[in-house]
Amino acid sequence: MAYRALTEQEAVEYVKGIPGLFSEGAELTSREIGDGNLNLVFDIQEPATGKSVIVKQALPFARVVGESWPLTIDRARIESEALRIQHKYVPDLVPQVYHFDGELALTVMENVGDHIIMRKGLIEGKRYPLFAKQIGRFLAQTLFFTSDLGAHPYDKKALVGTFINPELCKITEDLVFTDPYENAPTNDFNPLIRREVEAIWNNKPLKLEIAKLKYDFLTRSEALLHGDLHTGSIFITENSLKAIDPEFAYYGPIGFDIGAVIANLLLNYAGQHGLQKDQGEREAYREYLLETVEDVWNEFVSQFVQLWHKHAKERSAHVEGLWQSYVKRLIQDTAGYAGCKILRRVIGLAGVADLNAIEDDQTRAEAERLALSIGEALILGRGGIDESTDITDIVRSVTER
Ligand code: SR1
Ligand code: MG
Repeated sequence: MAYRALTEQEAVEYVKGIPGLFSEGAELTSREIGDGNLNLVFDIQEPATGKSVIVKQALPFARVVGESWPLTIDRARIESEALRIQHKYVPDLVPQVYHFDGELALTVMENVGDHIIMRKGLIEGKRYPLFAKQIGRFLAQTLFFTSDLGAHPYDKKALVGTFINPELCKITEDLVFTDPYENAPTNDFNPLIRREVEAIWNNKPLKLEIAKLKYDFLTRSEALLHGDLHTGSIFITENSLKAIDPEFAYYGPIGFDIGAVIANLLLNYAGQHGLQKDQGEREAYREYLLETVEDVWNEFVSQFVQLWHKHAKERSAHVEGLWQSYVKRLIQDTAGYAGCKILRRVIGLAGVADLNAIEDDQTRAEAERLALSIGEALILGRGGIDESTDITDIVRSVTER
């Protein structure tokens, strides 16, 4: 079938045509629930059995802007292939893909609608005691086994080719690493923080560090990244986590994915200034977020290093001292990328509800200033970071200023 954007009813007809998914004559309902920046998402339910699937279809443009921003539908292929690979390593943490259609740019997958978007949960002040363990395992497994450490060299190079994702990478190159640091038309920030934003535009040492991080994003094909692992790409309950939406997947620097997770915890941390009115509760929740930042890194690194010792195929990996220097570089990359991802959400296109939900402009500006200071301090201070508490110490000292 030639490409066209499906309606709710057409999505029902489509899944009925997939053998083995629903029984013949099944009565199905369909609701378009996409609220992200890019795609159509249909929630298909069979009320009689409680069975359900998600149909996700890429639109030929960026939904957040409209038809004036054309965007490749090949991202649907990238997403479904990335989901399949990630599902192989962490089946409990990634939705299962049932069917992919390249012409319609459409993936039919497990419905994780019994989970909520983690960003929403954090805004509501919920705590997720298993999160760090779960996301640490997701990161360690998916990044290790797709890297030169865990994959056969031929397989790794073939995967680099499969995941050439130029248009989606260009979005990240522009929106994370370029536009926020100059007076670009895509920027979208609170006018009350213009002075601080202009200071960033004029901060040469900061812009040099961001340029270095961007250069590594462009050139360091280290592992298959999720590519957009913010808290809106994580569906969660108290017991379960599902990482979704890897349409930005490509071979890039490992610290970019870990940094994305940490950045989004810290964006919520900054947003607490306006989200939680009671000061005691706010401070307690911020402590919880900082502990989570430390736990995410600690879980990731302990699992990654275990995999390294047990499964590293690359012979140079066993040269004495290599894993320690690799891990040190990774945490410094992580802090730097976290910083960029914080700054882009405050200054650039596609902000986050953790800050945008603060109604009062003045209060929101105070939270945004804190986020900017944290992002900047992480980027400039990353050379001195050795362990996770170095990251949280930076956040604490910036908060106390
Ligand atoms: C035009 S897409 C804007 C942003 O949404 C996605 O989630 C990515 O973070 C991208 O940068
Ligand atoms: Mg997304």
